[in-house]
Amino acid sequence: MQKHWWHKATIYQIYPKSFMDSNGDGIGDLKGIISKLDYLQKLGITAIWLSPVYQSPMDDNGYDISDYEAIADIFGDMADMEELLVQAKKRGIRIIMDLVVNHTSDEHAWFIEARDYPDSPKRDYYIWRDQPNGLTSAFSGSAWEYDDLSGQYYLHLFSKKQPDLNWENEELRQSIYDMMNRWIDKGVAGFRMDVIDLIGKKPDQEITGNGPKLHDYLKEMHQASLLDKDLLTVGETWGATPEIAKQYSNPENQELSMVFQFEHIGLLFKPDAPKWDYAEELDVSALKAIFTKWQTELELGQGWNSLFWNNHDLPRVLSSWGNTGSYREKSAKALAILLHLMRGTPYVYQGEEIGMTNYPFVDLSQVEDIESINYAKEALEEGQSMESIMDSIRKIGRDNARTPMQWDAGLQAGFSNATKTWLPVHPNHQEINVEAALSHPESIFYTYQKLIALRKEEDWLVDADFKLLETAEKVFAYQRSTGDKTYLVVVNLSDEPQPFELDLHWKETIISNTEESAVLESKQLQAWDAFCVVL
Ligand code: TEU
Ligand code: CA
Repeated sequence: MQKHWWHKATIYQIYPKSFMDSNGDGIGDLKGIISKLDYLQKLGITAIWLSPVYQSPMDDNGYDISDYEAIADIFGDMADMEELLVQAKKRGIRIIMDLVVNHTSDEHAWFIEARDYPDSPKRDYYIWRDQPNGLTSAFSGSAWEYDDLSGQYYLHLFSKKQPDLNWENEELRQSIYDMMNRWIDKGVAGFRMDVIDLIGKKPDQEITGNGPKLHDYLKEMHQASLLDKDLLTVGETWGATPEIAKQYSNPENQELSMVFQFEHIGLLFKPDAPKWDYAEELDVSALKAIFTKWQTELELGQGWNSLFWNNHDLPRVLSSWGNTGSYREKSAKALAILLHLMRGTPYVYQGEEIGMTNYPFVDLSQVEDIESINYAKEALEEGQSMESIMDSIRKIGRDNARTPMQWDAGLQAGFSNATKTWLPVHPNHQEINVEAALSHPESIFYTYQKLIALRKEEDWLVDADFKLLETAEKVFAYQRSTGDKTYLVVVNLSDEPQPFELDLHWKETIISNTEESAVLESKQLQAWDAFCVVL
């Protein structure tokens, strides 16, 4: 299998609105990111996945793009973007851009022309119908918005300010590839591709994900923009299975490097229930089965996994599946050790490395995300109580991931010197912040730093196989073998002691958040014990 730089990389996701504010307007920006590159270099990450910074009315915080080749004023300008590329490169850090090409903003020039001049060739860049069908938006309501001028409806699988692009239009596709090539010429190292599994949609058949021409388009994109450029491309594909992930990431198919699949994330929700009907606790048996499937069916050379707990759309994993009380640090390390020693490219979301948590939103006035606001409106109309709506938003809402990065214990957590930030800073920034993390050698930060260094140095993390071990339900133990070496990873995903009967002896410890020799003697794992040893 040909090795690429991203096989041994760890990628750090930045949500620009919330990372660092350099000009005191309470909103993160590019100069703020540049000021924190030394911190990211110390963490050891190889690349930054930068959520959108393009021109946008910010209806969906930049995932509604009105100009793919201009920078939103709140983030700075193109000179700042080019400076970020230069300063990051000086520190050995690559920049991965967020490519949002399933839809544009309704303020994009293409859509304005398409809507205002129905006879324009740009009309076919979007999806217009005389009558809506049953398709619904991920942000509540119908996926069709009526347009007075033409008397037609246009499709929007997200907000009505995010009209879907018609990928059947060849001229549109070529415009996308040309734009990608100009960003590549600027020196970006790849793309995260927003809901890319939707670009093959067949709206009249109400097919959205995994449409018939999806892989044809990706192969065409690869030839037009990605061929032999050693870029990292990761598709956001909510509906992927291991078989479909092979189609995307088998190098012979010349499509993408890897995809984000969300089967493990699905355990946040009750089975077959709407997103807001969250599961009370983690089904560890299901988690083990899901990771085992993905680790074994996407075997080396046939495709490549991404590995993540968090992103800007998800509640903080520590609040969902860890412990935010007395075992906050230990459980955060346990979750990191469990994930980062599997096969795949790990992604660390801003603040995960210091154990940031969900925010205690009091009422809707504190909530900013369009997905949550639309959900609340629809749920209220359907008679749901505000208390149960706020309970769901506190557990599952995307704003949980978007509160400002916590740099220190000072005002606004060192994120901004504004009196009011665009989302409130978490009050627990007094204890949970980068400055405190860097000053404590046993902090979560240094566990992430060590895991990231291991990935860079150790070939076994790429080459070794994966085998799940039979253990107590709340214990997730797997071993990875390559050549004559076998590595054992053991994690207790609970607040209680768990039996550990495996009769094993080990030569050395790779990483640990506990006194692992005691485990052998007592045949018991203490709460949130996690370690990797060489057998
Ligand atoms: O997310 C796609 C997506 O499906 C998620 O919004 C998902 O529906 C929900 O958030 C899961 O809880 C991508 C971006 O990551 C997201 O931020 C954008 O809002 C969305 O596409 C539209 O661009
Ligand atoms: Ca700012």
